[in-house]
Amino acid sequence: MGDTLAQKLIRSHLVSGNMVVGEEIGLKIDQTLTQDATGTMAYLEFEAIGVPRVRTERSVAYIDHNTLQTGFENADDHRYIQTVCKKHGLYFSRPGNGICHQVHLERFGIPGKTLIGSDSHTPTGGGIGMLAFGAGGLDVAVAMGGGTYYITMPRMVRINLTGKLSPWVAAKDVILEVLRRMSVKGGVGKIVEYGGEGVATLSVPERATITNMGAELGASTSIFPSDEVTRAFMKAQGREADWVALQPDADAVYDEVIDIDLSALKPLAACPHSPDAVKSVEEIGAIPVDQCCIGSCTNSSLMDMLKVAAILKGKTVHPNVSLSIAPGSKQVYNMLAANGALADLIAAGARILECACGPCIGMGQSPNSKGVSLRTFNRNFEGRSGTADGQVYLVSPETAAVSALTGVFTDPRTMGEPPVIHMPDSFLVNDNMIVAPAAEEDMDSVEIVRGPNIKPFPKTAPLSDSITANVLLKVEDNITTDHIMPAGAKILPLRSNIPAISEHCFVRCDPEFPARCHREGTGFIIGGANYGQGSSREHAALAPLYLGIKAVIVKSFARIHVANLINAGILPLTFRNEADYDKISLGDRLSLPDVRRRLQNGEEVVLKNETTGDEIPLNTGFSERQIAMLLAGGLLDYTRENG
Ligand code: MIC
Ligand code: SF4
Repeated sequence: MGDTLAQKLIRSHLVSGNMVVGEEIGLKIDQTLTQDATGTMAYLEFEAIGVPRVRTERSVAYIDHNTLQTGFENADDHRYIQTVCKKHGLYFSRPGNGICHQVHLERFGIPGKTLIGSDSHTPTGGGIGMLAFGAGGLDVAVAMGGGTYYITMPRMVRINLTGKLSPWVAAKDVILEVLRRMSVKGGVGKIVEYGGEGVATLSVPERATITNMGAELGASTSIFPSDEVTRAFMKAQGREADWVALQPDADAVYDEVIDIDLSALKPLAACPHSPDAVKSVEEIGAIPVDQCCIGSCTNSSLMDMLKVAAILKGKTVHPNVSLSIAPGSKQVYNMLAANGALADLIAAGARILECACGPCIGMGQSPNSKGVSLRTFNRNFEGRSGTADGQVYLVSPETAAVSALTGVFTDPRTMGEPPVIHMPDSFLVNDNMIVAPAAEEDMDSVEIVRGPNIKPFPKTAPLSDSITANVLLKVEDNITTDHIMPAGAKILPLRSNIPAISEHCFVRCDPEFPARCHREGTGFIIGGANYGQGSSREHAALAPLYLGIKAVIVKSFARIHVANLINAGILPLTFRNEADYDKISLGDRLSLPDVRRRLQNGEEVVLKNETTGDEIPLNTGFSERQIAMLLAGGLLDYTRENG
């Protein structure tokens, strides 16, 4: 029995465990990336580990999220990260150079290599055949220090692509179709591998749109083979020497196969407020549109921008629509400027933003009240845009651009002939915004600059023998990390200051939560299914840690978040019987008697509801390593103890 492509890459990077579905495996990590909203914390953790120079083949720090700089905080973080990079052997992508995933694909990604990044959309690298995972900052810090990255061996899904996309139908519509079929929970515990004759019809940027938004399936990662199309992309980036051909074995066996006929797809949209609430644009109908935003790590490639420019050329954005456009990288921006397409965008009335995450993470461009906003992004969680009642739809650049002209939701197929855009033979390569680290002999003299907003990692403590505390929050299914630890222009500047950012923890669900935590000192959170979906932000674990949360007990967890909770030393437990969720209310007094010894001995953990008298059996299912981490008080303490 042969290997899938993902299995081949896992096999060639396996340092511990057996490749048996559901078992913990350890992988050697070749490359890492961070962005600035998670980066400061990741580098504080890296410093705490105490390795002088990164031990990966390549580690890159990007500045792309916190670029509004409404106060000193973000700029201080940028300086801190830049000096850490110089001292510890990392490449630093300066603010203005672009969004981490776009730039990494262009300039650093290598087919067949492993990559982890402190951002959930790191699987973008799967577009060129990388095995790329989103991870918490601590996991990235450990990997930078040469440590192993652990995941649960996933099941393998093959998405078999046939045919070719019809005019006006885009890669975004492919991943929206996958989301429609699989849902935001459908990818949990799985790697999604694309194959079939349709693959060759998709360019690398199109593939990257699909692997990027695979994060919204909850999948561990997504991957495309590396073929002649990949080679042409690498060559156009002046990096053909890094290309290798990668395919699954002909007799590879998949746990699940999904067939998608590209030629049968239509323009689609994810409706408010979930990436899997997918309908066809036709079906949604001509509702008035207030805003269109084009960009983000999902759809900001040169090809996307050139298509949009061709659609807008010689026309004017509808008077009722605000259209913002953020190219994904300086390379894209520069090429748009050089070939005149930027002038077409400006002439049509587009509001050009710097190449950064921008509106995708609520950094400006919040829509008007109840505003309908068409975005080429990957997430439309409630409130993420910065407007609590904003109605965000996720669409292709084509749909966004034509709707910006008509002022109503418009199926681009009604617009006649589509623009024909070809991939350039060579991209404009100018890495002048990427700063190399200091030479080994000079690193000692580099001084790290720390601003006053940069506060240390919160205090952890070894797991106590028993835990007794009250339920401080009870939430429903599909809680996202944007619920737990909101982002946006007001809160993101606090990412390096856990005490300050904790005051915003869960306030969208319950404004009293932080105050209740301060009052009580310790407590439990109770949640439903798919708790913690979305971002990789470890702040969604570090703020609850700071607020005294000892255990989170839910129906099921999202992959990265559960790892972040363990890393922070918070017990993530699940109900053995989901119906027991109903046996607990806000304010109930709960206890986990003898929990330390029980975990240590692999015994069943039982939750006692002291208020009602119910005894509730819980699943643990931790690996030995995870138990050791939880006993120690989290990954930092565990790493210090175990070297
Ligand atoms: C996001 O899209 O939610 C982010 C902001 O890129 C996050 C990381 C973060 O919260 O800093 C992600 O996707 O991991
Ligand atoms: Fe940035 Fe948005 Fe991509 Fe997150 S999803 S990395 S905020 S562009």
